[in-house]
Amino acid sequence: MSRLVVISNRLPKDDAPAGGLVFALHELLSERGGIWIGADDPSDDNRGGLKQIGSGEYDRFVFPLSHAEHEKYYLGYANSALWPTFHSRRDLMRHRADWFAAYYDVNSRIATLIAEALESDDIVWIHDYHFLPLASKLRDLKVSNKIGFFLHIPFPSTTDISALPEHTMLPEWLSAYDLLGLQTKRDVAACREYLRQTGEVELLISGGRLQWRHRTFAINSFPIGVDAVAISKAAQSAHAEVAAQVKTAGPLILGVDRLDYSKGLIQRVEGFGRYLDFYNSGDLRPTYLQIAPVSRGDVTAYQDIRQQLDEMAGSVNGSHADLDWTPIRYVRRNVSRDVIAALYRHADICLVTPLADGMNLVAKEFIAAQDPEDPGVLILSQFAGAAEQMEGALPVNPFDTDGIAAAIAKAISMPLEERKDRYRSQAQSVFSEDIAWWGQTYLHRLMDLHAA
Ligand code: ADQ
Repeated sequence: MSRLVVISNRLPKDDAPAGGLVFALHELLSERGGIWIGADDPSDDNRGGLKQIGSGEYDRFVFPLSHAEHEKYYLGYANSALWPTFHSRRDLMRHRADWFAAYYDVNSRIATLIAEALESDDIVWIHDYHFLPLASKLRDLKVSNKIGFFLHIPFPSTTDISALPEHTMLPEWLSAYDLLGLQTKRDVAACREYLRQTGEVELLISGGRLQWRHRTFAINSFPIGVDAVAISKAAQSAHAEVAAQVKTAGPLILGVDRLDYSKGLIQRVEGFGRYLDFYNSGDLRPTYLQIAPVSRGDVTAYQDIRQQLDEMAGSVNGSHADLDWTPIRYVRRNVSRDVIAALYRHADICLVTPLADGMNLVAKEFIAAQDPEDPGVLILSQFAGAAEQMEGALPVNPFDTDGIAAAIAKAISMPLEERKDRYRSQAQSVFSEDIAWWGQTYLHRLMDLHAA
């Protein structure tokens, strides 16, 4: 079997990987073996080669990153230009030529390091928006290995992506991969439409592949999954202890997100406030527990969302709290995965209301953790990639705060039989299209493609 070489910005520095992408890849590499290359913690300079930081089921290496590169490539271009643009937030996009230069230089530099480490039949799998140009830089170095890419975030509309001054380079960057993996069919349609509109990419009749100059490449959707069986087990074993800790006077409504403006937290809190205003009679005292650890706290837009959330939650609590009841509990620290799994199982409702989201693993983790005989209700944004697979969820438009309020009211009073029916249809896809299925499906497709 060919060796798998995975590249992503983050990789686990210890044995407890956190976050969607990192956890998913850890599971895959633990099973299959291979190499994982990611960024080192920023330091004073970027000299030196790949450094091994761990071995075991798979080997881990880091490439050096200077403080200046971290600021311009990571916080700047990747997270202040690409992230908002790809999440339909052109209004928050900030662009600076020196950020792009650093992004491009980091990709060029690490291409050289990776090319030196590659063996001829290695399969390379590159992850996410930090490395869009990486394959084209590897091709410049005459690397002819199979190279795949997976974009974990949504592919934007042609209008949004056109706001990026460098978007004209995308046909070259994307066609350097053999397989472009996206989360949903909607992303595939958006990507194909964008490439068609550039006038530079041709759709080939055979197998729906595309061609840019001499290169052919494929675009397909591979909805990422979760380790549903492990989550279910963790939820069952930690449930009693967590249930004793989280005492509530009424139904428990749960939210679990990185603190990010794409997750729709402000509208969600407002929607819960509207529910309390219009539907809650007073004798039912629901608790909305939101776990939202700070992420990318050095980026201004993330500081703003934190302040807005504090204000909105304070305002809802101020209007409705009583001496013995605080409707919104807001936890900002990281919580262990086992405790989160148990919280999912304990909750009556999970609110997943992103304004834009590649997939959203929380939605799938919540379903995996439920008791099939007494399942909770998932309220799911139509803009989460997960909505394409999870038809049994209660759908909401996250911009419609009255719609969120109505969905909460419906979920709270939903009869057991309807909860079970909805759970069954969602569990079917969550347990069968899990994380192992995702990795295998992607890699099979990549290996099936003839090298260009
Ligand atoms: P994220 O934007 O990070 O992922 P998501 O898919 O919801 O979003 O994954 C978050 C993960 O972090 C979940 O596994 C969750 O359990 C965990 N988590 C959240 N809060 C936590 C906390 N306080 N403590 C510990 N763990 C916590 C990106 C894309 C998504 C895509 C994933 C995977 O933005 O759209 O689904 O990658 O492709």
